[in-house]
Amino acid sequence: MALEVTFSDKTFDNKRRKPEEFSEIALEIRRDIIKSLYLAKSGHSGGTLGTSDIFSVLFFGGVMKYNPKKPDWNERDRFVLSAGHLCPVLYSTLARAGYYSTEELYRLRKYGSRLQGHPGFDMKLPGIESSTGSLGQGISIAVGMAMSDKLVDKNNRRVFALTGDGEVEEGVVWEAAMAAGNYKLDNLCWILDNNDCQIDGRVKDVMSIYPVDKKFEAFRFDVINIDGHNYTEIINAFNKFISNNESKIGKPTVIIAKTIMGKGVSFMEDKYIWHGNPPNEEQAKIALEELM
Ligand SMILES: Cc1ncc(C[n+]2csc(CCOP(=O)(O)OP(=O)(O)O)c2C)c(N)n1
Repeated sequence: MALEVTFSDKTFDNKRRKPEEFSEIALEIRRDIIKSLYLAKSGHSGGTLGTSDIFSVLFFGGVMKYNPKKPDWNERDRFVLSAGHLCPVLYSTLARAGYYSTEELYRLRKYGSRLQGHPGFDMKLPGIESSTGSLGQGISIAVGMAMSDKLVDKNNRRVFALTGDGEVEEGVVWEAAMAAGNYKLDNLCWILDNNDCQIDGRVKDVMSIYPVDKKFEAFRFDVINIDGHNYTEIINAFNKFISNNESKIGKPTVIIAKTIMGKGVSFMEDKYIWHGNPPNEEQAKIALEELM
């Protein structure tokens, strides 16, 4: 039987939750990812599924300040998806937060859609703070935002940004890290999706970034290592960043989240060939059954 795709119109609010309450949200996001990629017949399955738990806590756990009804609210925190190819997880998250209808998820990567294969600021999709996709650029933009917030505007905004681990092989990333440490950007929370997979192999084999925690320490970051699928650890890490920011620790925070590419779909887990492939019909059916 052909696979019929529908998206529920369920939304979630942004509030402090018990760890076990995030699994329902993350499952909804993972299902959205499989469905929208299957419909698009292209896109990145692996890293999007792997970061769904982090997105669930960041947007629905009372961590970030935002208002989906007023996306340009001046006091909002900002989120920059430096690993722009992971946008299906962000598109689902923003829809589930109420920025726009989940109907838009049918149109991922379609001509004229606001949900392009990488986030485009010019698509005017509410919740998107910057165009990203050229690896290394998004984190540089996020550091610039944090600098202007802390040093020029002197406001209380926090800036969150997520990079991949293959992404940090880009040289420009380390100039951004150096600036963040130098300017004591304690309003910056850098999330590193550490799945040890990139487009064409294991990060440790293609160009090792390790010991990546020591590198961030050398760049004067407060380094937090977590299991990126353990909700308690994710919550505690964001709480630590918020307390670093409130106590003006004078250091940026990096959360190094050990994740599994393709998490939740057995045949995709920890396989880098799923970095940039969508599921076909048969694979989507199996994946959706596993994500019940
Ligand atoms: C500057 C630049 N070079 C190359 C690419 C193509 N590209 C997109 S994602 C990717 C691999 C990134 O690996 P990682 O950050 O680990 O992401 P993951 O595989 O975990 O999704 C590459 C090479 C790009 N988008 N930008």
